[in-house]
Amino acid sequence: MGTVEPQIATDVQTQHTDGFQLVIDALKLNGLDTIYALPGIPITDLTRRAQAEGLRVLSFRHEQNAGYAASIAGFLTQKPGICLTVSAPGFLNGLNALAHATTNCFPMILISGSSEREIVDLQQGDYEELDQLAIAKPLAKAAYRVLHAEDIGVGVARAIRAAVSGRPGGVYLDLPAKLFAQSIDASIGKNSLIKVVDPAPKQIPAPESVKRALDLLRSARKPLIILGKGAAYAQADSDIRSLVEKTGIPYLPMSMAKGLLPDTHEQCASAARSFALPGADVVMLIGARLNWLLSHGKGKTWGGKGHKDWGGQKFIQLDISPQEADSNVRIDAPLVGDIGSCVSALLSAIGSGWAKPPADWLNAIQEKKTANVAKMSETLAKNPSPMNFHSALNVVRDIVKANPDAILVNEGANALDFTRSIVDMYKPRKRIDVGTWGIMGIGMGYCVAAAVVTRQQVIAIEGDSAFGFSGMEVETLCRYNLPVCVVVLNNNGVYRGTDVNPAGGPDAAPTVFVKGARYDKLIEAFGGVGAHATTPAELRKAMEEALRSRKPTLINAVIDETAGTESGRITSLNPSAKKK
Ligand SMILES: Cc1ncc(C[n+]2csc(CCOP(=O)(O)OP(=O)(O)O)c2C)c(N)n1
Ligand SMILES: [Mg+2]
Repeated sequence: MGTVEPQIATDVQTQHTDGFQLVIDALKLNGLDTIYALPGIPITDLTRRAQAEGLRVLSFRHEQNAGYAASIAGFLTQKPGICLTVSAPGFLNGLNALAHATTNCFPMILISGSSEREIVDLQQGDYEELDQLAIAKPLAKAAYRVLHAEDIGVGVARAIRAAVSGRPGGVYLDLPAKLFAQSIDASIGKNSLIKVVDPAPKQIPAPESVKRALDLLRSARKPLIILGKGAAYAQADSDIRSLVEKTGIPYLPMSMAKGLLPDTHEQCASAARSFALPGADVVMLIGARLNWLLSHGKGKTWGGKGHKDWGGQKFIQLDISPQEADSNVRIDAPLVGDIGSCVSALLSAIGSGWAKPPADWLNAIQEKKTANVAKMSETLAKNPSPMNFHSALNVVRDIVKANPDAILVNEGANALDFTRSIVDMYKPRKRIDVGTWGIMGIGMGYCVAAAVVTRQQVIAIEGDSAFGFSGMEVETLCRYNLPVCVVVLNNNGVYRGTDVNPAGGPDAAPTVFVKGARYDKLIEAFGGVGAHATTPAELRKAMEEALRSRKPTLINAVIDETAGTESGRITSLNPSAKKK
C-alpha cells in the first residue's frame, strides 16, 4: 500500500474531524486512491470531498458497472478496488459485482451508505430501508458495519485485510448515514486510523508438499500444466515462465491466464487442448480451479468413459486455499501457499537438469497443434460477405499482435469464444473477460478501470447483447476521455439474429434485436468517435485510427446474423427443448 502519510484536514477552529474525512483519510493512508462511484444520499458529499482531497473519483451511470470496474482494478493491481454506492437500490446494484469479485477471487470493497439503523431494525419504513449487512454476508468474503467515527480506521483496515489476504474476494463495508457527520477530536481521529502492514502475507508451502509434488511430476510420462487466473493475479510472471520452460512441460492457459507466456510459445498447447487434457497423466494446476470451466477434472473432456468418470489423471494443485483440493476429484499433491511462493519453492527444488517430458508426448501435441493451427489459418484467410466472426477477429488478432500492451476486454457468447481462441495474447494480465460465472455486463466497467489503472489502450470485443448490459457507460468513456476502442460484433441478437417468433405474432423472437442497429451512433451522442464497418478492411481502418488517436471509439462491426451457434461453445450446458 502507499507510503505517504496524509494530512488530516480539520476544522481549524475546533480541531475536529468527521466521518466523511476519516473514511477519506483511512483510504489514503492505505494507498487506495481511486473510487468507482455513483453519488446520492448519503454519500454525495463523500464523493465531493474525496475528489477535493485528490482521490480519483470515477462516476458511473449504474452501480453494477462501477462495481465491475472496482473488481477488475483489484485483479490488475492486487489492491482492493473501491466501489461506493448509495443505500438499498444502489447497494443492490453494486452487490452483483461484489458476488462476482468473491467468485473470481478479486479483491474489492463495496462501500455503501445505509439508512438509519434504529428505523431499519424496527422496519419502520425509512428512506431506502434495507438490512444491507445481512444481505451482503452470504455473497461477500467478509462484511462489516461501522457505527462510530472512531472505528472507521478499524473498519477500513479489516476490509482491506479481508479483501487481499489469503484467497482474495469481495468485502462489504456498511456505513450508515449518521456516521458521516459524526464529529470527533481530530487527534483522536488521526490516532484511530490504521495503516495496514503486510496486507497479503506470503504463505510459504511446506517442504514436504513441495517434495510430494515434484516426485509426482517426475514420474509423469505425459505431464501438463494448467495456468489459471490465480497465476495471472499473483504477478509472479518470470518465475512462472521459468518453471514452464525449465520443466519443458506443455501448458494450457485458462482464459485470463492467456499471455502469461505468449500464446505463440512453443510449449503452449491451447491449439491441442482436446488432445492434451484426455492424454495427460499428471496435471499441475497453478492458480486454476477444477470447476465447470475445466469440466470438473473428469468426464469425456479428460478421457473418462462417461460424463462423470475420472479420466485417470493425477493432479498437483497449487492454490492458496487448503479447501480447494479434492473439490471435484482427488488431488494427489496439494501445494498450499500463495502462487508466487509455491512456484519459487518448486523452482529452487528443481534446480537445473530437470529431464524434459518424453519426446513422444511432446511430438504428439506438436502434431495436433500444427494441424489445428493450419486449419484455423485457412478459415481466417477467407473473406466472406457478410463478414463473420472469423474474418472480423482476424483483424483484431493482427491489431493485438501489433499492440501487445493493449488490454483486451471480452464478453458475449460467440463473440467471447471465438475471440478467446483466435486472438493471441502476448503479455500477462492483458486479457480480462466474463470470468468464472460467464456473465454479461462486465464490459464498459472493465474498460474504464483498465484504462485508468494501467493507462494503456483498451480494446473491448463485445457481443451486441453483452454490450447492452453496460452500454450507457460509453458516456463515462467519453467524459473521462479514455483510450478505449469498443468493437460491437453485431449479429442482431443473442447468439444469432435469425430466430423467428414461433407463434407468428408481431413480437420479435426473444433472442433477436432491432436488425441493422447502429451502435456507433450511441457514442457520437457524447462526443466520441463512431464507426460502421461491414468489411475486415473497414474494421481494420477504424481500429487503427482509434488506437492512433486514443479517442473513445465505438465500431459497429456488422457480422453475418447466421454465423453464431446457440450458447457459443457451451451448447452442451444448455437444456434445449429441441434436444428432447
Ligand atoms: C448477466 C447475464 N445474463 C444473461 C446471460 C446469458 N447469456 C449468455 S451469452 C449472452 C449474450 C450472447 O449474445 P451476444 O453478446 O450478442 O454474443 P453472440 O453470441 O451473439 O456473439 C447471454 C444473454 C449471462 N451469461 N449473464
Ligand atoms: Mg450477438
